Amino acid sequence: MTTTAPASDIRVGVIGVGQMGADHVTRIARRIKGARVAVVTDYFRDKAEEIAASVPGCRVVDTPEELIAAEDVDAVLIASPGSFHRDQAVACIDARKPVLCEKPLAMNPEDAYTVVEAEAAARAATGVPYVSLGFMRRFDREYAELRDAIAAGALGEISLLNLKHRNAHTLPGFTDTMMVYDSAVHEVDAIHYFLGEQVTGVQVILPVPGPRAAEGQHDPMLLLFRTDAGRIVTDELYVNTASGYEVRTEAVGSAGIATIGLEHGRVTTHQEGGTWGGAIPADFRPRFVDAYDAEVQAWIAAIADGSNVAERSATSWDGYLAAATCRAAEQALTAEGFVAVTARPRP
Ligand code: ISE
Repeated sequence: MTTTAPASDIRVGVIGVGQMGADHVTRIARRIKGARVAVVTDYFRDKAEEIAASVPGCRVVDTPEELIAAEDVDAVLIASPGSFHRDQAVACIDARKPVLCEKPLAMNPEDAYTVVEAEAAARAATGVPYVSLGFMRRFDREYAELRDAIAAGALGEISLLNLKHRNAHTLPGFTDTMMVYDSAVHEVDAIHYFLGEQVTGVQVILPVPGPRAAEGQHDPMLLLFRTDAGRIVTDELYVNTASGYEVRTEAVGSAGIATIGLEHGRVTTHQEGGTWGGAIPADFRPRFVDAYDAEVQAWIAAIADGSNVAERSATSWDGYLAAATCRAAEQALTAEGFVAVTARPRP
């Protein structure tokens, strides 16, 4: 049975209903309390029509601008490709509508800084923030537990984080730059999240490409990050393994080593033979479903009660810092040794 959501629900407009946007539409329609999807738009109108037809009361508009301005949209979720995020996020800020922008905030630091500045100006005028950035791993239970353990000193002095990020497949045309700004950007934010430290330098090491790397693409690649406290983070990024989605984190400390993301799955003792283990997810949607749900629910709850929408999520500033680090990583693709990260001051 389908029911029509009460009028008091936050009316969300979703820009982009490809893989991620369609997933968010389903999430809001089925699992998020206090919100409904009111309007969607997509470059492919027929895709938007198809998604809208699955949500009672949802309509389609032609453009992101129309969606952002719509009177029946209280808040906007941006799930379009990263190169459109700057303009769409700034339009939401100008319209004074809260926006949950999927990562990355932008595909370069200059564009990301434009969003930071627009938000700072709006905040100076109204006193409230507008941008939540979709680094969903911050809402993953294991991530939060590991961060707390590091902060409490449970592992002693941390020397190294070893990160792994593997995708089964990427879309055609996924370049080295996209590997950095679209995929490794998660680990860049994870460094800030786990350690609370700034990345000062990035080095990229390129092994022999795997058999599915596109012409000119370096897949897998190994990124090394150095933080301002002298810790080193390794990130193995492999986006065409043809097997499954794996995101692992190992924190190496003086008192202990902790690993998350192993996904052991259920352990069953059974008269006909016990089992342990589970399946490796095909992509990020099942792996981080709880984190995405928690992220969107926290955003809606903050809009509904008028509290700080960016209290728990990453902010536009986090998005800028990540983009500044990605710029250094992009340069490190063709440079020897560590490339320094340069970041502008916070406005
Ligand atoms: C994608 O956009 C994501 O955000 C996924 O989490 C990541 O694994 C993938 O590499 C990106 O392309």
